[in-house]
Parts: sequence; structure tokens; C-alpha cells
Amino acid sequence: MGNLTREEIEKLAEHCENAELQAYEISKITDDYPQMDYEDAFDIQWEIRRRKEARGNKVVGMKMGLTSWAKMSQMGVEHPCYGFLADYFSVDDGGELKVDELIHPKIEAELAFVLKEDLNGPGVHIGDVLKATDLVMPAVEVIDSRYKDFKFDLKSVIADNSSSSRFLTGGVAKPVSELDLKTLGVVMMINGEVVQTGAGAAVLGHPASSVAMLANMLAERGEMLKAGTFIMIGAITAAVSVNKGDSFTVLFDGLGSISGRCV
Ligand code: 0L1
Ligand code: MG
Repeated sequence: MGNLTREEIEKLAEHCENAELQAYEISKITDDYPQMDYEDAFDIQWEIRRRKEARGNKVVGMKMGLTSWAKMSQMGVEHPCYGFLADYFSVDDGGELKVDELIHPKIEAELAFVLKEDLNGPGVHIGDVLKATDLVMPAVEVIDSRYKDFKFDLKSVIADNSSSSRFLTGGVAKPVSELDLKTLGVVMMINGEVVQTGAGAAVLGHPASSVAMLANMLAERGEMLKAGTFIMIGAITAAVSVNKGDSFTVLFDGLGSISGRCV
């Protein structure tokens, strides 16, 4: 049972979405609405989604965030979160990331699962996810919290669509049976220098665990993951800031690479 009124949910969704669309910083919602609870926070996120769909944008996938223990403790939060991916968030592999459209972007090395079967929580586990997965492919997420200096609490992040802003996918897609997802290594390079390395197990111990958690969190709202859904599992590496003029490449063991240029 939320603590905010419907009018407040709609007003805050507009507030967060305007900051995203016009690329300006805002203070975290709980500064002004300390009574906001998790249900309110997700209501705001789902209202942002409704606003975009009403304008004709398509939701092209989902993301999990804050899925590594290191990142949760770095950001001082206690649980992963999810967000949605709108069509215009997608940047082509090898393409340009337009930094002026964003506030303070950071890139993260991720993997994406594409489902061939529905996943309907609660009770979804790693085995269900592996059975339901068509392909796993490389992904790079560009996060861009609308909150000043990336300072927030978990409820405020959820309301801000979990900092979703852009993503790239590409490289090589493979069935899960051809991959060891826990030891799958990634190397992130910016301007030719290695800045981060990691392996799949950084994400909740097993990348499929993140997809299971998403299905189970969605079930709390009576929602599910449909066959065909593209799901980014959360960062395998720490997030690294990028600036105009930077180029980045992330290498994925056995899955090729993804590159982009910040313009
Ligand atoms: O892991 C993520 O995709 C980030 C989720 C939101 C928190 C942040 O902005 O760092
Ligand atoms: Mg991420």
C-alpha cells in the first residue's frame, strides 16, 4: 500500500521524465517525499513507462540494476532494482553516444538474455531461466542517474527508472549451453586502455539469477517476462564515466565485442 496519492505519483513521474528528456539534474525524491515507499517508487517508474508508450515509444527490453554486491555496497543500497528500456535508448554497436543528451553518463559491461519462453514468478529459479533462454548476447549499459552527483537511495533510483538511459548490444549471440556464464570474462577499454575487468559470477553469483530475480520482482505487481523479451542482467564491472571524445570497447570472452564513440 503506497503512501503517495495518484496525483503525486503522476507529478513525480513527469518531474523525473522531464529531467531525463531534457538532461538536467534533480534532487532525490525522498528529500521532498520521505514517506515514499517501494510501491510508490515502482508506481512512478511504471507511470514514466506509461507516459512514453502513450507518446508512441516502444518498450524494447528490461534491465536489472545494482546486481553485484560490490555495487550495492558502493552505492549504499541493499537490494537490486529493475527498469525498462525504451526504443530510443538503443545505440548501434560501433555507433555514437550523444553525450549532450545525457547528464553524467557511465558505462557498464553487461550480458543480455533473450527468452524463448515466458517466465512467470514467483518462484522462478536459475534452472527455469536457463531452460527459458533462447540466446545470451553482449551488452553495454549507459547509466545516467538524474540525481545530482549520482547520490540517491534505492527508492529514488527505482522511481528514476533505475538510471536507464542508453544501451548497446551486438557482438555474437549464443545459446546458454555453449557458455559458462559464471566464468565468462569481460574487458572494458576506454581510449585503448583497460579500465575494468570482470566475470559473469559478479552478478548475483550467476547471471541467470538476475533474470530469475526480475521475474519474481515483476510477479509482485502481477507482471511477467514474455517470450522474446531482451533482459540486461546488471553490471559485471564497476560503472565508468565517459566524456565527449572518448571511445570505448568491451570485449566478451567468446561473444565478440561492443564499441561506441562519445560525441
Ligand atoms: O546497475 C545499474 O544499472 C545501475 C542502477 C541504478 C544505480 C546507478 O545509477 O548506479
Ligand atoms: Mg546496469
